[in-house]
Amino acid sequence: MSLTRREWLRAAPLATLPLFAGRTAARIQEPGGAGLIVRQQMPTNLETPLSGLVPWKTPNELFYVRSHFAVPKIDTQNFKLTVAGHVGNPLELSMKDLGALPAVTKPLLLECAGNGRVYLTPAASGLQWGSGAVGNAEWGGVPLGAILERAKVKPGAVDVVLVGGDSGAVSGAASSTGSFHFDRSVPLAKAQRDECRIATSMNGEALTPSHGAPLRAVIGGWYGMASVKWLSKIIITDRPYTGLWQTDHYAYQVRRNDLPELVPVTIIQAKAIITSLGLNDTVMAGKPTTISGKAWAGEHQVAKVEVSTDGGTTWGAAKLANDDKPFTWCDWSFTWNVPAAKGPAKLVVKCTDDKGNTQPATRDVDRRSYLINHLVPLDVLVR
Ligand SMILES: Nc1nc2c(c(=O)[nH]1)N[C@H]1C(S)=C(S)[C@@H](COP(=O)(O)O)O[C@H]1N2
Ligand SMILES: [Mo]
Repeated sequence: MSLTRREWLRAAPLATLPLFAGRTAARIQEPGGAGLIVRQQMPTNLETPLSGLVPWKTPNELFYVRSHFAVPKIDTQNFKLTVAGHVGNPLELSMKDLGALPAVTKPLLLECAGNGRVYLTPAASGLQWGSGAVGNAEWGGVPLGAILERAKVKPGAVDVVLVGGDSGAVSGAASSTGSFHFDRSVPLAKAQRDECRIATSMNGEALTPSHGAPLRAVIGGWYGMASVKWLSKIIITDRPYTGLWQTDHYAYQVRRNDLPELVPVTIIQAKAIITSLGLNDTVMAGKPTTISGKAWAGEHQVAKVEVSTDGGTTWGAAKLANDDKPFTWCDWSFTWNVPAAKGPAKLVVKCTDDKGNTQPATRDVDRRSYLINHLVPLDVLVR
């Protein structure tokens, strides 16, 4: 969905404000009703509408779907998860074997590294996600660490490569011909942490095919690309893994000694969004109104959410409704004493985590088309 001409015109003067210079000037209004927003039919890529971001647990039928290939056909009866590589005890685990391991559930947030891509200027190629390639669910299954323990990972192990059962051709700089599986590695120390899961259920229901049935990884605190769906193999390496999905795709530039280097996208950056209002929604003049939304901070805790109702000039503190747990999100609210004067207003929200990381005012182009958490104002109308 792109901005209409009228929206562009309305948005244009904002680009002249120093705080928002050079960035997308308006949010995209999404249909607020039930149902996912189709970003791509094949492979299936679906975005959560604003209304679906309101509950703390995202309903399964409204949880965004991000798939690079068609859903693979997996015969669950005869399915085996392979665990191999730099291990003393290679494993072939059936769904029954996995079911016999102690099951635990944990709420973990997933956000696509390209969430918010539609707000980039100049426009970046890739799926044009608005704010809804994010969701929070209760994942049931076994800790990834429990499986690594059984496999007896050898000293000197470096990366844990999670391999999906889906595959196909890939376009991009480093990709040549042939077929690639979707895969992604996680350093051993991260993979052993409690927020890394092998999930078979989502919010108490069996995983659906589009979310990775029968088995997926969920890597809490990291962008979604590490949460490999249709998990078929776990390969432990004794050297850093440099697969396509962390070098060509899902990588961004960092500059050390003034030398740009591509590094894999990993930890989710702090972000807050408004869920109670959409683009060009109206609020009543002269009346206090409560604005609310969500905030999250990857591996860290949300420490502070601030709200500006004047396009970023002045800020006030929002109330955090629940104690944020790392790896999920928290609800925030803010009472806006809406002025009596009618006209347009620009709302901005900003999240700061407990390590002091906050949302940048301007977009860092070295992030390519990922890690999108710069401040984006929301235009509303006071009437
Ligand atoms: N096998 C496989 N796993 C995958 C993907 C994929 O295309 N294939 N997409 C990844 C990306 S980029 C994201 S953001 C999440 C999305 O998970 P969801 O579709 O359940 O929301 O899955 C990840 N796991
Ligand atoms: Mo993603």
